[in-house]
Amino acid sequence: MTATPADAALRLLSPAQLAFLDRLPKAELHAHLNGSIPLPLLQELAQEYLSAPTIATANADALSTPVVAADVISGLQLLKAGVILDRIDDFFGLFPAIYALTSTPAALRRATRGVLSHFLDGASGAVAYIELRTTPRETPGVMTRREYLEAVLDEVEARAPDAAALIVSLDRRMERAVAQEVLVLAMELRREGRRVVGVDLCGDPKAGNMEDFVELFRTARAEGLGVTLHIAETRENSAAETVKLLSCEPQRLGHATFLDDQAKELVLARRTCIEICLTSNILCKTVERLEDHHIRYYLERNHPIAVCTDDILPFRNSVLAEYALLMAPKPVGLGLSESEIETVARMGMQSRFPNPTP
Ligand code: 6MZ
Repeated sequence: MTATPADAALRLLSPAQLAFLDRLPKAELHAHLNGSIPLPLLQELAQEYLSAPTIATANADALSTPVVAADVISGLQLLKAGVILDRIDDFFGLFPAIYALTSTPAALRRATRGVLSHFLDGASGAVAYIELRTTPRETPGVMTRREYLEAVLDEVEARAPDAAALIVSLDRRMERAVAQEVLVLAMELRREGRRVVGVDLCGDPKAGNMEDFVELFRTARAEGLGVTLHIAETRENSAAETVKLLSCEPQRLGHATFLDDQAKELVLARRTCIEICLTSNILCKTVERLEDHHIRYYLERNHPIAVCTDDILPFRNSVLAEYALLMAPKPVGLGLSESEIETVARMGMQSRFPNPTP
């Protein structure tokens, strides 16, 4: 398996430096549930699925391409061997095989528990707080979107309120009616006192008409939900689309790799937090080298950022490894000092969405 940039950074740090990173109170604010299932747990779920594959192959949700057992086996082999992507476009094809394994409330609960445990209970590198995000899918006859969210929320709420919360994702591929249904669910669950702190726009950056989504995110803001949007993730995302998305006044932005000068000015003026996913951007080849990463622009301006993992399953990273990239000497890492890294960790903690159930 090829080493990732984060592996190389981890290897360059002394035990004292690793202990320093471990001790820092860190927040994980950008982790997709189905992209963050630890591989051993995914293998267990696959074994169970393969012994009774009927339910997931019947999944007719618009987001899930029907999969057969062979797709799950080859998807798993790919993840085990270490995914190598030529382009970000190849990334989204990984998910149907994973989705097949989390198409029942029971499997989803186990996946959520495993993900939370990975981030919060790890022997080293545990975070102080996680906002997990996920896109609710329905499995006809088995699980509604509401049941999907309730299953995930039950596990999130089994944790202390200051340890875990949920962000509900709207996928760019969703039809408007489905996106609206998901937003209404997020608002209803929050009003019912469930721990939903925000909504997100995610999915293939080339898909969807953002005209359909902006109104929904404005409504979410008016409702008091946090809003974070994957924005300008690829060079192909137009400046007009970015302007449209920024008009919803999101409090945070995912990736924001290709903001033009005008968009950057707005983001700086509003102090909009940028969720930075270094390994993800490098493996998806939206950023060529760490030294070219836009994190440097925001660091130079002391602008709020949150260092996050995105999807630990395909990217084989961890929060500790992302912080190792900040600390390792150049060119493997960014060579930041301990006090600079403390500032970054603090910015992440300060960029959490307010919790409705303290
Ligand atoms: C955009 C991403 C993503 O929601 O099923 N997702 N969307 N850019 C990214 N960066 C590379 N990484 C993950 O988690 C999986 C879903 O999250 C989105 C994709 O829509 C993916 O299908 P959930 O829990």
